[in-house]
Amino acid sequence: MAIDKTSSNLKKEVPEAEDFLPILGTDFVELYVGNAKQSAYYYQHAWGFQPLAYSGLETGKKDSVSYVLQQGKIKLALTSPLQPKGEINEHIDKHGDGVKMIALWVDDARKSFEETTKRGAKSYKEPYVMQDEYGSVVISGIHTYGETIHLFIERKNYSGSFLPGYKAYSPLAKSKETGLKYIDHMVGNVGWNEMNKWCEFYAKVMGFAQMVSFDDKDISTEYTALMSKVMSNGNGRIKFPINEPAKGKKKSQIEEYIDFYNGAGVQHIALATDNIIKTVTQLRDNGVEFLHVPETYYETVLDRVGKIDEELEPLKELGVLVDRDDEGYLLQIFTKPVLDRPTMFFEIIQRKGANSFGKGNFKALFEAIEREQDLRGTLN
Ligand code: TYF
Ligand code: FE
Repeated sequence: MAIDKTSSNLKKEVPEAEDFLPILGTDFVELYVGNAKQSAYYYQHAWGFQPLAYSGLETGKKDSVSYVLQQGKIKLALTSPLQPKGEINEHIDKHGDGVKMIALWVDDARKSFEETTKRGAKSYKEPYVMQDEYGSVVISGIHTYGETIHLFIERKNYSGSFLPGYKAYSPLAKSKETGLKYIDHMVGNVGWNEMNKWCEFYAKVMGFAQMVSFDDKDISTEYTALMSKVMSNGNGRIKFPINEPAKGKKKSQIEEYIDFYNGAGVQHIALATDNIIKTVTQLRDNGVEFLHVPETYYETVLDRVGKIDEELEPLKELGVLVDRDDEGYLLQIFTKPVLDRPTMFFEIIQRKGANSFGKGNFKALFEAIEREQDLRGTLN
């Protein structure tokens, strides 16, 4: 049985008093998209997100529109410009649809800004207060890789559904949840030889620690390679793997991403479920497309991971991957890119004790990604 030894140092928590950037969790993720109304429809009806809030012309916002959706603890904001020019248009022109804001929920957005900028973070937004009849929220923000932003959201004194300036959003058609609970991790792709720089940024500027490191020997197939390090915050609630391309016979999936996204950005968002078979069955019925793994994977998987609670047949039917480490096992599956550009995709993950990332599946996964690259003609 292959056991991933890299996972044994995962549980070290930084005592709260020493953590200069205590983070309560992911607050929301905001994508800049070409047509927020239609993206919102997709995330509601394919993914089972529920409407939470809206801002746009009807709320007095003249230059952009945002739909905010929720499922479990996951909040997803979809924002489009209503006018030409400006930051949102430029972002979409350069990157296509993609993640702009990874908003982190904190107790003190002023202190978060101060502690990170004094350690070298580039300011995106100085702390400011937003208010409405439900109270006030303090927001600040710093730049991270590419044009991606970390917002710090302090909502101690707020009882509204999302943020001041938003109203309830009630579309006509109801959608059915798919069992997604929280964001497990969010992965950044960065350029050649930039992984260490960005891991140092998370260590020095945000007080994160390295959980795991995979070099190109761990994660190469016959044709392609990449390197990856996982950074995690003090209480372990935030996990940010950072990937960079590595040289192989053919083009790394990370290089393909960088080419189409025109730079560094969020590659995948891993969403947790506590019943992956049910969740993936529903997502598939709703039209979400997953990567295909060959049947041969299932001939040897149980020799590798040992006994699991699930029956093998439905996992095989759906293409769910399994891996084990010294703490338990995990089940995971990856979608095809959810955009026309081969950029962002999702992972669905169910953890049964394991805190690792599925190293035992990397080869099968990356071969599946290569088959997709080949179909797109982007493998060379
Ligand atoms: O987040 C992870 O580390 C796993 C595996 O391009 C992974 O989901 C790593 C790199 C990648 C795709 C998946
Ligand atoms: Fe992942």
